[in-house]
Amino acid sequence: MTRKFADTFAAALLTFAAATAQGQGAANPEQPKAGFGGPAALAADDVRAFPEPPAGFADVQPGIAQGRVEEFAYHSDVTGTQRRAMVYLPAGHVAERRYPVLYLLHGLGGNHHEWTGYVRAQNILDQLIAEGRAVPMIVVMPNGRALPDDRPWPADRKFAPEHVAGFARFERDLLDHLIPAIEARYPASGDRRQRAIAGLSMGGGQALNFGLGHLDQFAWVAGFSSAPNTRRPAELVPDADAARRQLALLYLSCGSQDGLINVSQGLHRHLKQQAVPHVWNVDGHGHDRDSWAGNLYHFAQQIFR
Ligand code: FER
Repeated sequence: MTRKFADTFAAALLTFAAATAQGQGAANPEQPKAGFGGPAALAADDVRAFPEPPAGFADVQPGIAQGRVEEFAYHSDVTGTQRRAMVYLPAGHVAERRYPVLYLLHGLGGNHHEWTGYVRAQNILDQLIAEGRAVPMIVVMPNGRALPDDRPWPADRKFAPEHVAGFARFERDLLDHLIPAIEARYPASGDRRQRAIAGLSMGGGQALNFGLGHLDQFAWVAGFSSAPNTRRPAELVPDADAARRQLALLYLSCGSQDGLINVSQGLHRHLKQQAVPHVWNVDGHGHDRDSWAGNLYHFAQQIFR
C-alpha cells in the first residue's frame, strides 16, 4: 500500500460526494470505486507519450556529480511569516551565469520536502543534467500552503475549506514574495522563457492555475495528476490564441489508475478542442511517486530549450 493510498481514497470519496451533491453519479454507488481502484474510464488518446524511465533513474548514481539542496527562507506579507522553500542548485553552477528556474509544487498532504524526500527529484535532476539531457537549472520547491501555520494538516481536516484555501493564497505569495526573493539571492534568470512551474496533485492544480493565469511570468507549465483545485478549462484558458502564442510547453500527465484523472482529461479534451498544443501523458501508475518521478524525468528534459 502506498503512502498516498489513504489520501487518494479520501479524495475519491470527496470527489464522489461533490458529484453526488451536483446530482451526477448519484444513481451508481459503484462509481467512486471504478474511478479509484481499477482503471479509470479511458479514451483512445489517453495513452503514454513516453516510455517508462530507465531503472534507477531516481536513485543516487555513483560517480555522478550531485547538486546541492538547501533551505531558503523568505518573508511573506501574504502569511505575515518567514516561509521556507527547498532550493536545488545544479552541480558546478557558477555565480556569473543566470540559470533557468523551475518552481515545483507539492500535494495536499505534503510540504516543501515532498519533492526531495518522497519523489527524490534531486537524483532525477542530477542524472539528467550529468548526461546533458536536461539544461542545468535551479529548482525551487516551496511550501504551497500559504497559511500562518503551514505544517501539513491532520488527515481528518485535510479537505477543510480553510486548508484548501491556503493553496489558492499561495498565488500571491509566489508572485510577490518568493520569486523576487529567489531572484535576489540566487543566480536565477528573471526572464519568463527561463521560468517554469509544475506540481503534483494539489500542486498540479496550482501550477496550472498560476502558470496559465500568468502567461507573462511562465512559459513552461505542467500539471501532474492535478487535483480538483484546478480551475475549469474555460477559465484556465480564456484566450486560446494567447496560450498558443505564449506557452513554450504545456504538459499534462496522470496515471491511468488515478481516481482524479477526470480533472486532467477534462483539460486535455478542452485544449484539444481549442487546438492548444500540449503534451498528454497517461502512464500506468496511480496517484503516487512513480507517476510524479517519471513525469518530472520527462518534463525536465523538455524545458528551457
Ligand atoms: C480533492 C481531492 C484531492 C481535492 C484535493 C485533492 C481540493 C488533493 C490531493 C493531493 O494533493 O494529493 O477533492 O480538493
